[in-house]
Amino acid sequence: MEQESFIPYQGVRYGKAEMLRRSREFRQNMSKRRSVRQFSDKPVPKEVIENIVMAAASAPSGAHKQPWSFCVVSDLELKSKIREAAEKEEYENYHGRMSEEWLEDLKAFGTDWHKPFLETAPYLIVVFKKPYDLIDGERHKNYYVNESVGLACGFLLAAIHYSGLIALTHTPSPMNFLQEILERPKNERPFLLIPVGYPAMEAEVPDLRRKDASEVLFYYEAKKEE
Ligand code: IYR
Repeated sequence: MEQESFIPYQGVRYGKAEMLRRSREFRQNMSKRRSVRQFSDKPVPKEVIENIVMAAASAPSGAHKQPWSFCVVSDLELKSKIREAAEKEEYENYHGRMSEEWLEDLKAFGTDWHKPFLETAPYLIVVFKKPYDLIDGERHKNYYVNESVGLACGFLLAAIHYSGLIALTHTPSPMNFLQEILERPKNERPFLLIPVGYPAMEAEVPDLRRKDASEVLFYYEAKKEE
């Protein structure tokens, strides 16, 4: 087995005050992120998309296998095909495939089977996971694939928000049609469909409340000496 070589860790180090300031600023900035469903058709520079995708691709992954592909779709014909296929599935979901409880839970978001944003948004980023790599026709299994690709998508959403754009984490279901429309290799499975762009002028979001620290954060600390 070949041994990877090690190099010095080159991370930046901050003093305590600067660390506190940065962590507060990041928390405050991230708290403003929202899933938005109304997109403007205003074009976004391709380099911005490249930067956010490559930020996503810096995520950690099981055994550093980087088991992901990011397909960036701006071609209107392809976007229309994706919209048509997604709406067909979503129509079925909203008319019988989703439980009453599920439909009730979604009421606050005002969603239905219509997905105009799949054509309006200048870019659709379709994230694929690779359960295995194909090397010279041989299958090599990847590890913690859902965790890895989920992390990459988290990085992606953070990068989109940090750049001042909006995104929607969209999960048409089932979404095998993405593999066919985008002609992806057989070792890839669609993971998330993420439209990216500017918000429409009239964009509105539901008035949601995020859980506060007392609900999500649990400390287990060493007892302090009296
Ligand atoms: N995939 C459907 C339904 C949907 C499900 C959940 I959970 C959401 O948070 C939002 C929507 C759709 O995209 O409409």
